[in-house]
Amino acid sequence: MKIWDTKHECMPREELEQLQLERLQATLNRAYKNVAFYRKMFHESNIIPEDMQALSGLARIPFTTKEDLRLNYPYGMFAVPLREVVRVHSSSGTTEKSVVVGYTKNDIKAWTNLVARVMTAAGVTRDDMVQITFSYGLYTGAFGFHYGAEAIGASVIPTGTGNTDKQIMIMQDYKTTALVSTPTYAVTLSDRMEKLNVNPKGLSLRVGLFGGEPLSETMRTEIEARLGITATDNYGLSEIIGPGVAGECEHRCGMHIFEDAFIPEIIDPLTGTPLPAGNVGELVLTSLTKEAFPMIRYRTGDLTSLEFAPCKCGRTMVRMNKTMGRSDDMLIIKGVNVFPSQIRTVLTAIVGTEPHYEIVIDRKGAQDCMEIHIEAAEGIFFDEMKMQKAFLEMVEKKIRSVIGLSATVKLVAPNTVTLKEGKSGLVIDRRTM
Ligand code: DLL
Repeated sequence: MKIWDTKHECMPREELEQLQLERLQATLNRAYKNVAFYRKMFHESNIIPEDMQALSGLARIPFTTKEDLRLNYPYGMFAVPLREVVRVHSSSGTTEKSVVVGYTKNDIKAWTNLVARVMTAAGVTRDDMVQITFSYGLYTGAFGFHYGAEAIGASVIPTGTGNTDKQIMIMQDYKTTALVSTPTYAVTLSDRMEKLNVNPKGLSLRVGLFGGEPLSETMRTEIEARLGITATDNYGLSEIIGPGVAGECEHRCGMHIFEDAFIPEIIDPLTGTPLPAGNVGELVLTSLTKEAFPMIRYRTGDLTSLEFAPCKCGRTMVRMNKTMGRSDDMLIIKGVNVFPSQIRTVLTAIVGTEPHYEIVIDRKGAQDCMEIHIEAAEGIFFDEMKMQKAFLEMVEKKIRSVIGLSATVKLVAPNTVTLKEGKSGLVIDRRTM
């Protein structure tokens, strides 16, 4: 299988580490000079960017967290003036103040090449018709793959999300060969094809690039069998760049992290101590080439482990195993990041005090669905059905406007919700049961 950037993707490790060090020094300098947050952090921990003479020195720098990004909303973490920013995106999942990320012209070029790498690794070539079913908007998924596919010279069909019947029609008529979607949407497409009596094997589809949410091996097997394609897993997050952080090659033994652009570390999520290779812990990433939005030791919240053994494909880049969950309480529902705290805030604002409630996530067919059960205690008890219906609709509307996803809200009898201790105690995720 072709490799997009052999020079970097197959670089001998010694050379790679030298390149990482040079790029790290440049990144630290840029961040120190241009971002007040990093300047303060470096001062407080007595770090002088010029002193960073070995990669091992990185462990002395404190972590950057999502909370830091929230506190610096919207542009506080930008390292260039806005006139040099040619694009902004934001993390998925909320219409509230979510993290804003920026890209310079060079950042877009670098990002495009990183996505071209994962797409090439998945087998996409200039002969492909690539149908992108991610949302075109603030989400990084669609634009990331769009630019990557164009760089390869493939033809992009930018369908965006939804309208499954039309997606299928386009797939048939335009002769789509590569599908870009969340794994759950690939299952939805297969279900719908079955209902419409469309034989996926009669289509031109041959590869699927999935990401934005976990792709379990069971799901991969199902998608490959039903759609008659080869499926690869692709990892990324907006704070770091979007898709293009890591992707599988044809051997599918973990996702290669592009280490010339990012330094990965695995830490114990409780103590923050770096863990030796092979251990499962939280993935921490440092960007090495980003101009507008450099990220230094960013805690991704994703639990995984790293595999340094050489890969048969020839890439020397480390591989990350499938994520095994999150170290915080973030949920991924239909590919959208949702924090239960957002729901708590909405309910508390409406009811006046925090009601007893639980969030139940399940899968109906391939679709994630969410229900919120609120105990009908004093203050949220209605004699009249009409008033109850209006209340539930109002809560549903408010939740949709805050998290960007629909949830069914139900009133349940008092004392039927079992409140548990812990951050995510209010969440029952039946998808994993
Ligand atoms: O989901 C970027 C992306 C889009 C990657 C499309 C790949 C394909 P965010 O909206 O910021 O960005 O969400 C990032 O989603 O921290 C993970 O928890 C989860 N995630 C993304 N890809 C995978 C994956 C995009 N392949 C958050 N496996 C991350 C498991 C994933 N989780």
